[in-house]
Amino acid sequence: MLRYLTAGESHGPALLTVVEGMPSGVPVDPAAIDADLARRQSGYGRGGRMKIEKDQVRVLSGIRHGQTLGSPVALLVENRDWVNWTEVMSPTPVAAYSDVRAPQKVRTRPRPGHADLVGALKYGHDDLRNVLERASARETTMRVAAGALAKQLLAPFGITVIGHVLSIGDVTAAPTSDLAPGQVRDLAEASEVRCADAEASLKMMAAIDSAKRDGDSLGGVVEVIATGLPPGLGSHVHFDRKLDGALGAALLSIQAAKGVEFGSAFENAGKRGSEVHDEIGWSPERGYFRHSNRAGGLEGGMTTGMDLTVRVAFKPIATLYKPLRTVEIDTHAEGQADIERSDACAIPAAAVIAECVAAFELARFLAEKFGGDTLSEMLTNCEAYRRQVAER
Ligand code: EPS
Repeated sequence: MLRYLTAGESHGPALLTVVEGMPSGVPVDPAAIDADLARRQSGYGRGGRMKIEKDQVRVLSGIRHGQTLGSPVALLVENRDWVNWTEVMSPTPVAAYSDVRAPQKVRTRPRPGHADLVGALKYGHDDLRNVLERASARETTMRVAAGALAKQLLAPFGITVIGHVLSIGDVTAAPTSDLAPGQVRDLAEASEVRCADAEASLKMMAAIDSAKRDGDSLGGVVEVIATGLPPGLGSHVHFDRKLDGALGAALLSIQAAKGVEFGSAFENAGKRGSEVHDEIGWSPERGYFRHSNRAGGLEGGMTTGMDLTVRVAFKPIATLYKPLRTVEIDTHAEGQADIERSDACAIPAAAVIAECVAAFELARFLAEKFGGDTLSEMLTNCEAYRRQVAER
């Protein structure tokens, strides 16, 4: 099974991932991983940290002479900011912290909307830093690295995955339904907020400026579009084999993600069945197809062969420069939440993260369906299956 783990604290020495289950013989260009890491770092609304970091992957194992070996692929990204945090994040005891409370160093005022409070209760911490360092969205660096690697497995199958921004705060982009996915990608990549609508992009930037001026933050909605998928990834036979379930779980596990929608699911819920379901067609050139795609390319937990579309709603970032009320965890005194350096809006980055997280799940299901120890074995299996489907 294709799977991965990540490790690393936001201000620790490095972040890492181990990707296990990659078939051998997949051509891998580490520069393409770096390109996605750079995309994740970019975007209007980012704070000071991104000026310090220049995320670049170091391949520690699993790739030789530009190809995967079939062994675990270990990837590492150094935190440049670490040099400023060696004492705060030291793995060994530090004198400044030997005073039990070390009040000037310890974070004790949890931010509403963040993992701070519940994490401290659950893991028995007196310093909220022990929670926030790992809860931080810095961790998404490695999800992007793992997803960027997965995209290099998807590429030989003609599968592409695109992430773009639909809304930031109350500014919503014009629908992209009349654009080809490639056009959406090109327009979004040319926008500072990764949005295909140039006019809305400017309004989004103004909304970010305004929130920032007010010491506030903004959330938004991103969309991922996957093209070139064969029908039948995932399965109807058991709940944990349904692709929409797996994609939903993976996408909802991204920091600040609060909602997932396949196709136009929420709009569909208010309509009649006759207005919702995608009618089936067949032609000698295309085989089976749908006349519309309101289901977002998934039926019965399986890809239909149409483009897969999934949207993810992100809440605004929990760190506010004009903080909300909270309770101090030592004294229960009412006060204002701690301020950690933060971004006013990370939705342009969230589009890249969602793209890569979705890509990994698709690669996982692709490897399951066309299972093989080598890329060529998987390709042979996929071609045979595509032929078999085309003949139906
Ligand atoms: C984050 C706080 C900020 C963000 C960070 C997520 O970090 P810092 O406290 O070092 O300024 O920049 O995002 C990243 C570091 C990143 O790479 O995306 C948080 O609290 O979640």
